[in-house]
Amino acid sequence: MSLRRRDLLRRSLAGAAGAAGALFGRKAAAEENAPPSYPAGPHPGHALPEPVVHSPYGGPATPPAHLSAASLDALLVPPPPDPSGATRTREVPIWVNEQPIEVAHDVRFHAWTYNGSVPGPVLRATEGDELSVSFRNLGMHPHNLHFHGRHDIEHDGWQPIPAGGSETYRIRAEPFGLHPYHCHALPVSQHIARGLYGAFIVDPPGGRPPAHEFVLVLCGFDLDGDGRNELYAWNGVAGFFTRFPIKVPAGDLVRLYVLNMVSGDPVASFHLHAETFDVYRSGTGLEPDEHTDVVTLGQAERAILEFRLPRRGRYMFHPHQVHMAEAGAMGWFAAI
Ligand SMILES: [Cu+2]
Repeated sequence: MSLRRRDLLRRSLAGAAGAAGALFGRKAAAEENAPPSYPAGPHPGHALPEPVVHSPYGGPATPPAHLSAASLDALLVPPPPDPSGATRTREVPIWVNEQPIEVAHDVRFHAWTYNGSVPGPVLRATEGDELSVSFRNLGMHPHNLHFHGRHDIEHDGWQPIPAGGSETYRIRAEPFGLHPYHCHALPVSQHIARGLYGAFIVDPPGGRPPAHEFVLVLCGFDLDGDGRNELYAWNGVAGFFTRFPIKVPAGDLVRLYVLNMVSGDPVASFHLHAETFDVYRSGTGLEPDEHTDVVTLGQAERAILEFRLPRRGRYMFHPHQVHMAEAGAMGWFAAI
């Protein structure tokens, strides 16, 4: 059907070009200044591939059928902030496991996980808290746990912890913002691409205004080991937020913690349809850095975004690197 449509389009374009050529030709003959002529069909060396027809929701990647709307809540909805704002010591158990996970319907990925999921658990603290991270490597390869942000270099987490080994990292939560954590064992590209990363929210001492909060970590999955991602996903499951839109009350403040942990693509982005948002780059300030509808993030870059959806309905979101959107990273907010 599409081929027939393209042929028809080509013929009609050729006809239009012919008609235009005839019109311009008379003028050109008079002025000896003929406009360039264009071939009637696509150049053989520049033929466009047949378009892939997607579902109305924009992607061939669908989530595993057994998942329900709440299946990713542990990764989507962050732990609540500490209302007291007082600093304290937090015990954080983290382990590495090497295991297959389902990243889309009928698609298994041989992942390396923190605490059994990709991305790993959402960690949250108040600026100044002390994290006592008890790390266990239950995998078959050396791994470790490296935090972004500011901390004691003795606990930077780049030293490999052998299979079966353990370590306690003492991390002071600062500065406030949104920081990634990830494995730093060599080769780092492989350890991150396999899924060893997550989001760490550090609240400012006075907190942030109340809002409906969500964490969106962009993941890429190289399924065939060719160094290129075949699948992309917010919070680890391709097509999840296409199937299950994120519900927010219309008019309420929404706060997104967005982190790009895709390996293999130099940049990604978050784009919201039909509304604009405040951007707090890395979340390390209390005044927005810009107001826009697309924020571009290099590898491990992140931002806190705030917006309100004014009227009920569906608002699409996706990376503006549309190959990512078309391969699993499309999603919706449903303002209710
Ligand atoms: Cu690792």
